[in-house]
Amino acid sequence: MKRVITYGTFDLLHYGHINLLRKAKKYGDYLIVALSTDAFNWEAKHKRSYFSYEQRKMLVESVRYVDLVIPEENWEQKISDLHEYHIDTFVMGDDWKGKFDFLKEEGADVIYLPRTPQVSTTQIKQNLSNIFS
Ligand code: C2G
Repeated sequence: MKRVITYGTFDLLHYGHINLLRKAKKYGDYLIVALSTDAFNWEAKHKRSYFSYEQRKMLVESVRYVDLVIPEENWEQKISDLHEYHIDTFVMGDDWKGKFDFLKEEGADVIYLPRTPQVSTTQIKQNLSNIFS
């Protein structure tokens, strides 16, 4: 069984996220999503998600391509995650290109996929605030 992992906040889940998850699943049979916790989002990415971790977890677990959702609590856990979950392939959008190449030394394939253009959580929030302000 080929196992794939990806990481992210996945707030206001949109079709760009779904494209990423669909393409990531094509690299194996089992897809794990390490979902950024609210604390990690704020402490490490200075992001406050609209939906809480539990709400985002429920949404991501509902996606047909996703087999397991685990918490992403820090930057450092990726290496231990690869070994703990016997990961073959690590996948991220190409806005992270090059940032996680060190994972190749742990024996994983590292794949950066093109982001879906014209959609982002930030853009959604801005558009909504323009419409309703
Ligand atoms: N994504 C995409 N196309 C978009 C928007 C997002 O392919 N239009 C991808 C991102 O490249 C990422 C995933 O969807 O691979 C999740 O996006 P975010 O929730 O924005 O993830 P991010 O905040 O970048 O967190 O340790 C890694 C971080 O947790 C990644």
